[in-house]
Amino acid sequence: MIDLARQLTDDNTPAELGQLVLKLASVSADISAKVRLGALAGVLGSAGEQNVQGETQKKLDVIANDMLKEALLSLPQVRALASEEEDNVVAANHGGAYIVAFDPLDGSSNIDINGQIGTIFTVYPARDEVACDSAEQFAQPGRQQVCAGYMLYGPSTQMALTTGGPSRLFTLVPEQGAYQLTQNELNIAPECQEFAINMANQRHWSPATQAYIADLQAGSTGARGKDFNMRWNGAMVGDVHRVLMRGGIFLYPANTQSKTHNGKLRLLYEANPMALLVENAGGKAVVGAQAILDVAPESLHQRVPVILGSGAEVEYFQAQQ
Ligand code: P6P
Repeated sequence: MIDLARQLTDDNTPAELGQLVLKLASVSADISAKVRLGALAGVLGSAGEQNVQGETQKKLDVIANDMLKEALLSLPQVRALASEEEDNVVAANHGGAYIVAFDPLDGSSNIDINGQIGTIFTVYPARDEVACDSAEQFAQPGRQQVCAGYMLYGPSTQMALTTGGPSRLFTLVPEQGAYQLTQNELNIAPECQEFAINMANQRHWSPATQAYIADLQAGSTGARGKDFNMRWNGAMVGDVHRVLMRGGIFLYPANTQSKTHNGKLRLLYEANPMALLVENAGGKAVVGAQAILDVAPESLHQRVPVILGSGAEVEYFQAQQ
C-alpha cells in the first residue's frame, strides 16, 4: 500500500505544499475521532451562535474550525486562511507561499442524525500584491488552485485529493492517523442514471431546470429513454463522493428564493474545490455555459449555482437551458 506522504513525494509535490496537505490530513484524523464518538465526545448539538451565512453553528462546526485554524496558523507556508465559519480572512504568516480556504464541516445539519459530513479544503498561491488579510487574496478563479480535496466522515473516513494531477482516493487507518491510497485515478463515466437535487425546491427553479428534472423522472417512457434514480445526502461532500465513485449529476441550481437566487453553495470553499476534483476525474462542473473554475470571484462568501458530474450528462443539461 502507498500512504499519502509517499504519494505526495511520487507526485513531486512541492515540499511545503506536501507538509500542508499532511497537516490537514492529521487534523482530519482528529476530527474523525470526535465525529465517531458523537455524543460521547460532547460534540453534538448547537453552538448557539450564527455564522456569516446566517446559519446556526453546530458545536462540531466550531470545534473543527478551531482545530483547522490552529493547525494552519502554525505553518510558516500559510499566509492566510478563510473559512465558512469566519466572517473575514485570517492573516497567518507573512511570506507564506500559500493561502487556504475550507468548509470545516460541510453538511453539519447531518451531525445530530449520524449522517455523512465532511471537511472541504482548497489551496491557492498567496498573492504578494495584496495584504495578507485582504479578501483579495482569495479573489482568484478556481483554475488557480494548486490543491483541492475533501475528507468524508462516513463508515470509513476517506480523503479525495488532487494536487493538479488525477483525483485520487485515500482511506484513513484510524489507529495510525494516516491515509492509505485506495483508488489511484478516479474516473467519472460520461453517462449516468443517477441525479442528486433537493426536490423540495422544484417550484423555485427555472422552467428549463424544471423540464430537465421532469424528463429524468419520466425515465424510459420519456424523452431520455432510460430510467434514473435519485439520491440527496444533504451534504455536498457525500453527494460529490458518490458522483466520483459511480457517476451521476449533482445539481444545486439558482432558484427564485431571495437567499438562494445565486444558488446555495459557496464558490470559494465548496464549488471550486469540488469542481477541480470532478474535472481532474474526467467530469464537468458548470454554472450556465461557464466552467465553475473560470468564474471570477467577487466576494469571499459568494454563492454560485452548481451543476457537476458525468460530462455528457452535464453537457445535456446545458443544452436544455
Ligand atoms: P439543502 C449543507 O448545508 C450544504 O451547504 C451542502 O453541503 C448541501 O449540498 C446543501 O447545503 C444542502 O442544501 O437545501 O438540501 O439543505
